[in-house]
Amino acid sequence: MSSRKASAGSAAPAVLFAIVLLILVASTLFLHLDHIWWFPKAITPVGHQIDHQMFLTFVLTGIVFVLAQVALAWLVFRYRDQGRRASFIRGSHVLEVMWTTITLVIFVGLGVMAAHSWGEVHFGAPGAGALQVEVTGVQFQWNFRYAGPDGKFGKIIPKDIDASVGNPLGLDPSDPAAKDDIVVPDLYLPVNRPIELQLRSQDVIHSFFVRELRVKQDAVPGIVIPVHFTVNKIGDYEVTCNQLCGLGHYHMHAVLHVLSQADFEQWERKQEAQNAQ
Ligand SMILES: [Cu+2]
Repeated sequence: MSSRKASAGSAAPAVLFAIVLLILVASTLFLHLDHIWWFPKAITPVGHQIDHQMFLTFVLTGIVFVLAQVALAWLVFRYRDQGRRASFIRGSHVLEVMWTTITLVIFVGLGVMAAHSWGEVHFGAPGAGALQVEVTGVQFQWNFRYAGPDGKFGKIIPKDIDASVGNPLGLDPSDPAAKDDIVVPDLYLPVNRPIELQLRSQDVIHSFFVRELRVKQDAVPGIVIPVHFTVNKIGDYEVTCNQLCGLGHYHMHAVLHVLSQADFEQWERKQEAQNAQ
């Protein structure tokens, strides 16, 4: 009696596994389609391109994911323990070459399609009339510098860096070009104007990240890294540091204020007046 039972095999583990797998697939699909914990809306044209690329990647990998998991659930059920001895197969070289090639083509294809958007932010020339802002990371805050009315960034002398006397960037007091430079702890940008940020760091590697810009770029000591974009939506957004840069990393953040051209000019004038005092 007991040997007959054993030879009939047991379907329970296979059925249970297949059901759990299908539940996992369904909940993953739900989370992605319903946009729970989704990223905030992009505020730059490049950001929309990046979102489109992301969407394409999700659709392609999503189809493969669902097909593969449903096939796995079906095969686990189909070839469940039926009391027979398993037989060994060697697999298929043709199939392996085929799916490796398809995967390769999809991944390289997606990479090639994305290269343009990524290159525009990192390697493209800044648009005509671009506003240049220097962004400096230091444990544990961001400083933003504007060239002021003369349009020229003043000289920086590392030994003059002293936040306690109001010179966190070490502006050279003897350089006339440095006198009108505006240094602030928050980032103010005009809407619809090309922007060039020049990222720097005074100590360790930090990372400039604004989710809505879809820009994340390391700031590395010793080099200046430019990024370009144009913002097309007025509002306040959070600037964070995205590299674990020390004990105070968690509170290293600032606010990006995107203003209308008129409001931005008014803000600039206010800063210039304060500098002149
Ligand atoms: Cu940091």
